[in-house]
Parts: sequence; structure tokens; C-alpha cells
Amino acid sequence: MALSWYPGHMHKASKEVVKTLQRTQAVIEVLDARSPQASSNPHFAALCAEHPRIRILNKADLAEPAITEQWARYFNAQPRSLCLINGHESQLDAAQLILAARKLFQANDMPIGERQQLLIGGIPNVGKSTLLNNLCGRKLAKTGNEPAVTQTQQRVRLDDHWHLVDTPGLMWPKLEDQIAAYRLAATGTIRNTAVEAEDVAWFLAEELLTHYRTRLEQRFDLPASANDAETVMQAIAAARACIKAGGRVDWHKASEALLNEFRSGKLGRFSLERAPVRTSQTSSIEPTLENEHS
Ligand SMILES: Nc1nc2c(ncn2[C@@H]2O[C@H](COP(=O)(O)OP(=O)(O)OP(=O)(O)O)[C@@H](O)[C@H]2O)c(=O)[nH]1
Ligand SMILES: [Mg+2]
Repeated sequence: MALSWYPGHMHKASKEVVKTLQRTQAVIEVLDARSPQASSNPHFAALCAEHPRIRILNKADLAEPAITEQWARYFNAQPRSLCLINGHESQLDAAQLILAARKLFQANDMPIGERQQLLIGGIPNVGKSTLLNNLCGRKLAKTGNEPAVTQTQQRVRLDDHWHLVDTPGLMWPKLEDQIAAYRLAATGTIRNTAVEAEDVAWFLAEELLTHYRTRLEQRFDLPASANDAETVMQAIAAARACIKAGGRVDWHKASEALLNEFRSGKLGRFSLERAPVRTSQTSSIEPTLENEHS
């Protein structure tokens, strides 16, 4: 079944973004470092096409550092763009953000006036509100480990000259690239009620089997002969006691176990996408460092 999730509040929220952009000098687009391409919202990019952009590769503590660095180089080479990395291990502070914004303004011959406003946008659950709170050093915006926590914009003062606007996470009406859509579901962007946990876990099991097999073998005692998602899910079910009466596998429970361990980082750090070597290349996942080095 094709995956899509575009609740009504997002349509309204994107119209409000358009209004706020009229009073905004630059945009901070928050991306998921585990899947920077899948988490780039093409509609959001179109809305702010006139604005220079700071991309933040967020949740970098959950992605492979060397691959995140490659993505940062790729985005830094894009026009009118600058890229920063943020995560629980290395949090950006207000001074670093303001320095980056100043650099971006200067590189684009934009005057730096008395009052500047930066709009923080991106897909749901990527960490926009957490970023705002960390930059301000106070819990001003509500955060939560589920998508669509923020439903209205919130403007806050960073210092006398710089203001930030937190916005609701935005998806787009049609997810043309279904592989990207499943990556978004795996990383927790799409609300549980809009997607079957089993479908997402099956997809993730295949991705991990192809690119992070050693991790699965070590954590779930996956047999060396395993070559399909069903065997991976069976190994997870056995390792996490997801067995119903009569010895039947509880696929739902096993799926939840895989997704929870993946999303929380307990399974390790994962990069589901590699930066294109040239801008014209596609998003398809390439061999990971684990495989390259093994
Ligand atoms: N591991 C990790 N988790 C993070 C990071 N930043 C945020 N989170 C977690 O991600 C979840 C979502 O954070 P929010 O800040 O609410 O995300 P948001 O983008 O504002 O989400 P919406 O308002 O729903 O669009 C929370 O559980 C955060 O604790 C990070 O850098 N690393
Ligand atoms: Mg939020």
C-alpha cells in the first residue's frame, strides 16, 4: 500500500509559513542526518526558494559521522546554502548559529540589519523544537517523541538582533518516492496510525540486512545463512521473546522491537543514504562504511 501522510493542519501550516517568510531573512531547514535526502521536503524547499538556507543535519548522534560529514560537504556546495551538524553529542549554540547566519548573509550580499528573523522548518519529529530550546538555553517550545507535536508557529528571541520561529513539521501531499517514504517511516517521521509497523519493520529489516548485516548478527543472533527480511524478523522475535502461545511469532511485537531499537540508537548508528557524488545522482543507498571496511 502506498504510504502517505498529509493531515489537514499541515496544509494550513504551510500557508502560515508562506506568510512568515515575508518577514524572514533566512531559513533553517532541519534534516535527519540518517536520511538527509528523504527528509528534504520538496514543497518546503519550493516555499522558501527565495531565501538562503542553513541546513542542519540533526540527530547526528544516530548517524555514521563520516557519512554525515560527506552530506555536509555536499550541502555546503549547494548555492545559497550552508550546512551545520547537530546532535545530542555536539549541540550547536546560539553563537555558532549566528556566526553561520552572518556568513550566509555576507556570502549572499545581504545586509545585516538591526533585526533578523530565521524560520526553523522541516519534516515532523526531526528535532526542530528541541533545537530551538537548545539554542535559547530554555525549554520554550513543546517537544515530544512523536510527529506533529508542534501545531502552531512560535517566535522567540535569540538575542537583541536575532529571532527564531519554530514551525509545525511539514510533509507534502504525495510521497512520490516510496523508498524515501519508508525511510521516513523508519526514522519516526510518519504518525503510527498512518502506517503499519510490520510494513515499516519489514522494509527496515531488508535495508539493514543489505547494509548493516553484522549489526543484526551481533545483536539478534542472526544466522549467517539469513538472506531475507522474514528470517531477520524471526531472529528478532526469538531474541526479544516475541512469541505467542503455541509458539507462533508475534510479528507486531517483533516489528515494534526493531523500530524502537533502531530509532533510539540502541542498535547503533545508521546512515540510510549516502551523499550523491554529483548533484545529478539519485538518493539510492550505497555500501556503508561497515561493508566497505569488512
Ligand atoms: N537522538 C536525538 N534525538 C533528538 C535530537 N533532537 C531531538 N531529538 C528527539 O526527537 C524527538 C522530536 O523532537 P522535537 O523537537 O519535538 O521535533 P520537532 O521537529 O519539533 O517535531 P514536530 O513539532 O512534531 O514537527 C524528541 O524525542 C527529541 O528528544 C538529537 O539531536 N538526537
Ligand atoms: Mg516541534
